[in-house]
Amino acid sequence: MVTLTIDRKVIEAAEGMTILDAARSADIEIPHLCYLKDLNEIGACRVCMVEMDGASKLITACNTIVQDGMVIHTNSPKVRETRRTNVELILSQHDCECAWCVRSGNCALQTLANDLNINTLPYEKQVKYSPWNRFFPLIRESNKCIKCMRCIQVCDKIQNLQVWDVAGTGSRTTVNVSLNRRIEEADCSLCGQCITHCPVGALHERDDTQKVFQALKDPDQITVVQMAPAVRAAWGEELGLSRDEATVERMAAALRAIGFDYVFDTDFGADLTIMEEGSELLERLKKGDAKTLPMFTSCCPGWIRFMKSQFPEMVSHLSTSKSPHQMFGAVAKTYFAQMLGVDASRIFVVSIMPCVAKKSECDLPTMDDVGTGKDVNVVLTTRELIRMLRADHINVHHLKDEALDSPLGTATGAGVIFGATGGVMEAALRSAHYLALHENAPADAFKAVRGGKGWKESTFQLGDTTLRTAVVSGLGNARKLIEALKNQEVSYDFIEVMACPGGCAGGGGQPIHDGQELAEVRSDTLYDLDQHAALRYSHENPSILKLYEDFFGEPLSPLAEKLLHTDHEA
Ligand code: HC1
Ligand code: SF4
Repeated sequence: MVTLTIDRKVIEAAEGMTILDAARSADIEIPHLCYLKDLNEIGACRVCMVEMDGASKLITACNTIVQDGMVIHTNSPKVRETRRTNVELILSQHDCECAWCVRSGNCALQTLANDLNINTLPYEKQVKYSPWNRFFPLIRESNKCIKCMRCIQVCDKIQNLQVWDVAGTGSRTTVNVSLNRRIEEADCSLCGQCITHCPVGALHERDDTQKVFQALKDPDQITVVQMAPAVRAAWGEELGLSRDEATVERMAAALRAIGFDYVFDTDFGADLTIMEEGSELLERLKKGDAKTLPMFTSCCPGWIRFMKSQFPEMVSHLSTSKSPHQMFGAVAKTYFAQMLGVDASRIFVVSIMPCVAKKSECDLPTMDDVGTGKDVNVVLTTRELIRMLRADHINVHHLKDEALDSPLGTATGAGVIFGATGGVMEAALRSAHYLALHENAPADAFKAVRGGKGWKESTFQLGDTTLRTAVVSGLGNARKLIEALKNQEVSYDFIEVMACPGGCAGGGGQPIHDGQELAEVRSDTLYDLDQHAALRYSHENPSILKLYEDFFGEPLSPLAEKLLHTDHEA
C-alpha cells in the first residue's frame, strides 16, 4: 500500500493504482473524458489534469501511478484554469449542435462543459465535416468527434477488427475509417461497440424511427412489433424505471400506446430457433461431417458478418437457422397473416433489438423468403424505442402492465436467456437433451455455460453422445477460438458466438451509460425471468407446438427449411 494526500485527505491506495482510481476510492471524483478503465488510459483529452506538489507541470490522473508521499490537488486554481482551457479547446473542434444530437442529455462533453460553467468560447471554431453514407446502419459524425480514441481502442482491443484509426496530422488530426477505406469496405461487424463507448454523439445508429411512424399512420398496414430478449432488461434504464417497474408487460402497454396493432415477442422466435437449431445439431452430429462440425450458432448478425469477412472458409460451420427475429418475421407474414386472413404485404414487422447489426441483417436479399421485399421491415435499437416513446410523450410511469398478444407473444424462459452470453447454448442444450433422449433434464442442468467470461468450455453427456461446447462473446475472443480450432489446440462440437461482450445484453444498440458496462446486471435480470417462467423449455412452448402441428409439420421440414433457414454463402 502507498500513502498519499489528495485534496488534503490522507489516502491509502494499492500499489499500481492510478491517481484517478485512488481519488475515486476516497470519493473524490476527478473529471475526465477520454478515460475508460483498462481500455483507454492514454490521457488524450487532458481533462483529468491534477497538480502535484514539487512537479513543475500538471500531470494526468488517469495514467499516473500513485507513489508514497504524493500530495495532489484536483481543484487548485491552476488545475481549474487548465481544465477549463482544455475543454474549451475540445469544444472549438466540436459542432456543439446539442439541440438535435442523439446524445443530448447523455453526453460526457455536454455535462463537463455545463459543470465547468462554460458559456462562451474564446477560440475560433474549427469543425471538420467529412462525408458519410447516411444509409449505412452506423453513422460517424466527424464534426462531433473529440478524438478521444475510445472507438479505436474498443474495435482494436476487444473486437480485433481495426475499423477505426487516426487520420490526418497536426490540427487536422481526426479519427476515421482505417487505411483510407470507406466504411462499407472496412469489414465492420456492425456490433455497435464503438457507439456505446463513444462519450459524445460522434457515432450512432441510422435512425429508422420515421419509417415506423409512417407505417403506424398507414391504415392499410397491420403493424406487428417484436422485442428482443435483451431489450426487456434495459428499456427502462433511461426512462427512470426501476428493474421491477420495467416489465415486459409495461413495455407492451407502451408499444400499444405508440400505436402498434400487435405486440409480440422475439422470445417466441428464439424458442422456434431452438427447435430448428437443436434438430440441426443432432443431424450434423449423426452425419459427422467435418465440413459442418463443429457447428456455430447463427443468431448474431455481427458474428455472421465477422465470420464471412475474416474466415470465409469456415462459413459452412454456421448453423443455417435464421436468427430468431428473422424467423419471427417470416412466420408473421405467413402463418399469422393466414390467421388474420390478410395478404402478407399488409403485415409490417418491426423488431426492437439491442443491436445495430440487425439493421443490416433485415436488409439482406436472403431475408425475403415470403416475397414481400423484406420479412422484417424495420429494426429499431433499444435507444430508438426510447426516442419514439419520448417523441410521443408517453409517460411510462403511468402505464399498467398489459399482456402480450397471442400466439406469437408466447415464450419460455429458454427464449428469454438468449439475450445473455451462454443463453443460446443453454436453451439449445435443454431441448437437444429432450430431442435426443425424449425426456427433460432439469432446467438448470446446463448452467455451467453461463457467465461473462470471454471464452468458456463445458462438456455434457446426451445419452451416449459426449457434447463438447464452447461459448464466446466479443469478436477478439471469437478470433482466438477459431485460430485455436484451426491449429487443433481445441476441439468442440457446438459453439455459441455473440459479437458483443456479454452477448446482446451488452449490445451496441442498448442505452449508454458512459464508462459503465451493464451486460452482467442485465443478464441477471434475464436469468431471473427464466427462473420464474412458467415454462423453461422451448419444446414445451404451446404456441410453437401448434405452429408445427398446423403449419410446419416438423423441424427441418421443407417448409421450415424454406422459411426458417438461410444460405449464408448466397
Ligand atoms: Fe439477441 Fe436474438 S438474442 S440475437 O442477441 O438470437 O439483437 O436480445 O433478439 O434474433 O431471440 C439481439 C437479443 C435477439 C435474435 C433472440
Ligand atoms: Fe447484435 Fe447481440 Fe450480436 Fe451484439 S451480440 S451484434 S447486439 S446480435
